[in-house]
Amino acid sequence: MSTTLITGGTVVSATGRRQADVLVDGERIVALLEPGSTLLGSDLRTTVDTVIDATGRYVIPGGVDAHTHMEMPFGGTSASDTFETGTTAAAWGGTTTIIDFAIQRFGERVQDGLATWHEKAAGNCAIDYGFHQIIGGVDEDALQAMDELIGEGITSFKLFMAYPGVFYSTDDQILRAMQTAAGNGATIMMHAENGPAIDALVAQHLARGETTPYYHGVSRPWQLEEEATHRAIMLADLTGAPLYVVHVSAKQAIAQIAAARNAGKNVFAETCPQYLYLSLEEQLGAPGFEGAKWVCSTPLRARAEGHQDEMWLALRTNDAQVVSTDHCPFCMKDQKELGLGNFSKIPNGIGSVEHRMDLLYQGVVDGRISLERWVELCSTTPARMFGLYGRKGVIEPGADADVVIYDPNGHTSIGYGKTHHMNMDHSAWEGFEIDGHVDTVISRGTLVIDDGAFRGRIGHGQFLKRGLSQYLL
Ligand code: DUC
Ligand code: ZN
Ligand code: ZN
Repeated sequence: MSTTLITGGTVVSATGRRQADVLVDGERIVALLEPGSTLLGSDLRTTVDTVIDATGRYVIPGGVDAHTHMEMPFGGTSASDTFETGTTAAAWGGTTTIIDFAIQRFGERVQDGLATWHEKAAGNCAIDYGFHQIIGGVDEDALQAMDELIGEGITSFKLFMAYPGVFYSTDDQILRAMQTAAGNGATIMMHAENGPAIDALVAQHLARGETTPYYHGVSRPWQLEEEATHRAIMLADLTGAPLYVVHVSAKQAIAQIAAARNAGKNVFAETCPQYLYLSLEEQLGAPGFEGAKWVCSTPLRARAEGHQDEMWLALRTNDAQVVSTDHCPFCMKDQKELGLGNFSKIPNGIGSVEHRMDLLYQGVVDGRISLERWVELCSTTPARMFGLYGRKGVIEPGADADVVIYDPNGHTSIGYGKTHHMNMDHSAWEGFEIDGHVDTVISRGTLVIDDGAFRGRIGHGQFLKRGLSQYLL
């Protein structure tokens, strides 16, 4: 087993920062030491196998992206990142763990859906990975499977109030799945948009000849996110299930979550970089078919209504607790283009897995969140929320040596063909400039990114059996 000493850096956690050297032995962190510590009289730097000088840089726990969709079949095509390309891109951006969504389709056994995801991922990942389970058909068998999967390390289940005929669950199905979660300690993750009402609006826009990507956003108004969020909160409250609302984009939805939390309910919110930076007017409303790049659900919201600023504020005040990407990339060619002349046929999704740590760090530079909050939102809380804390999300003796060395004096220009390793023919983040840089990424003690090169190995990434959320009441 080889030893590594990361010297001279500022170790940042969710609760503070300090100058410390980090000693790694094999796959684990074994000590945080006063800078320049000695062991039995010898300078540690002379006794370890590798010394990494992190002077002037931040040493942070590797990012945990709790919401990705590698190779996800959607809208007649499949998300363009495989587990190989997607986890490699994640590593480039300082993310060392992803939690992807295994899918049970209507009529399929939950266990078969999960087995398919294990087959896709096993041996193909550059970093560690876990799974949530999408339940696309709540019935007796599926409810029983929810109990079984807990023991297999799948401790969170996603339901959809949107996409009728695809992933959609009715309120009675949601209620029953929540009752099961309340019984077995699982977390219910909710895509909260009123799908049937959206479908009616979509048909009306198309009938009027309003077919461009802009109308994707217009047909999914904030009222239908707020309504579904409120309904999900009430159903969760009734059943006692913990509720984690994914990809919150509307300020009114976050207000519902804040009110629920203030009333003591066990409700959590995730948002994504696209809802912090991008908008209905600027991106979805781009000329011609360009807006297709930013078709995702929930949709980008109107900047004129102030959603983006409210989401930043929610991150600061802990009304929202996690930033994930909802990474679901599609190329323009042959994929997004399926919706030329009909926005409802554009596969939904944006690719961001490579840029989350940078985009959120820019929030530190811009005075939106603190350095510690950056680590908390992107690494520590997702680890705690989804049963990985201790191994992931923290730099402490005993934790996996998933470490990122981040240079606050570096610079990252984001764009297709520049810093982009995702399997996409465009970037949703073209032209974004970040006042910081991911220099070095270590996964379970193994160097993955260093000195501008990928030094990892496909197949290094292991499946993570997750425990229950630390936020259970
Ligand atoms: N939203 C997306 O944008 N893509 C995949 C599924 C989802 O809910
Ligand atoms: Zn969703
Ligand atoms: Zn998603």
